[in-house]
Amino acid sequence: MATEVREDRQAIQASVRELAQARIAPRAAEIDQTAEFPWDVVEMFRQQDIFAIAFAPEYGGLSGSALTLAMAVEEIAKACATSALLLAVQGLGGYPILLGGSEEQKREFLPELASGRKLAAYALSEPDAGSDPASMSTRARRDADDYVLDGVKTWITNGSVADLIVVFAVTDPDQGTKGISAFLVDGDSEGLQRNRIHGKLGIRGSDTAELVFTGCRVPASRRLGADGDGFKIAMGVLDRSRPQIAAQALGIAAGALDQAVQYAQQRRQFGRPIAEFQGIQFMLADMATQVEAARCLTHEACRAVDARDPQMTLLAAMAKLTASDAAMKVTTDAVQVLGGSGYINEFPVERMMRDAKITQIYEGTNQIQRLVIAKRLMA
Ligand code: COS
Repeated sequence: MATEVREDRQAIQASVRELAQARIAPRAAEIDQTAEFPWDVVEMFRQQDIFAIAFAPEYGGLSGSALTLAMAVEEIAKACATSALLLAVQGLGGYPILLGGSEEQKREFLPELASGRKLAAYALSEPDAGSDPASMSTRARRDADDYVLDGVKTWITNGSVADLIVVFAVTDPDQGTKGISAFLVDGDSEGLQRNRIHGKLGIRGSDTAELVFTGCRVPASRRLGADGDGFKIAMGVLDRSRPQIAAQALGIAAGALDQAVQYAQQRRQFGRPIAEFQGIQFMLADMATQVEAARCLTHEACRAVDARDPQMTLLAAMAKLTASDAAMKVTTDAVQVLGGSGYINEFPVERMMRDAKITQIYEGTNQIQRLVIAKRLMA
């Protein structure tokens, strides 16, 4: 049985790798340069059942294993970090439904996400509540069979293109984190204005938006879990989604390492390939070691998620911290190995370096990851 699972996983990884190298890698530079949301990649993911990897077969998916998903995210991120985020965020949007949704909600919404018919988003951050989501001010007031949402969410990946947005809002301001609830909001709801944010350093094709709720009505049947369950759902989701951001970071790093190894073997100076110089060899060796260390920790965090091991909070934070720092270091060193060529957009490493930066910031800055780790140490 275990062998079968491993083979399925490797088969999924191999087919995603082939698709990413053949069809996504050639698009990556253009996606970055135009900063246009890659609808063609979304369509390809729908047709090739890529979104389904994030979901279990009982909800229309292909896997649902965090480890399998991470392997797929890594393969796509090697080619294009923006495209990898499409898959990771579909998982991010699905987790709150899995964790807090009723069986009826799971059956209604998860197959839509697994097929990619609907794109998902996860709306937690606000202009004044980023690292500290407990201080959010978006309100959801009960009105008969509806809740009425007012407030602003920001930095929402897929925010202006998503069909289904998980929104966290305060239902009882006197209850602190126990007064926050989660809602499934349609992207085209009346009273929801979506403003795409422009001018990002990296992941430029990815959609990042501000969401403004003004008297936006959501049926009470769209609440996930009980009133007040929202904060626990939000934190539980981050435990599961951070390893996927680690996988994205890992893919960016691995992609940059491949480029550096290839270039060092071709580029000749002082009468031989620069790969023959120990100065370059040591850099490549360090880069490869950082990539493999990040992979080990990322897979370990995914195994904890798959086993519902309570250690997942700690391992997810460690994986995100380690893999994103590795991505920043490895991509910066890849630019160095390529020298002047690394600094221009004729080669992909400068894009990879810009894309790497966000992995140290989103889904909790690396300072927040250290806080999560330290808190677990003291517990
Ligand atoms: N799983 C389940 N519940 C959790 C949890 C987890 N991983 N982490 C915390 N909780 C619960 C706690 O158990 C506590 O519940 P009780 O009061 O019943 O004990 C409640 O949530 C509040 O916990 P805590 O006091 O630790 O919350 P803080 O407000 O101090 O926040 C951090 C803790 C900083 C870790 C949290 O706010 C965080 O992760 N911030 C970063 C947010 C983020 O990643 N933003 C990016 C947006 S998504 S792109």
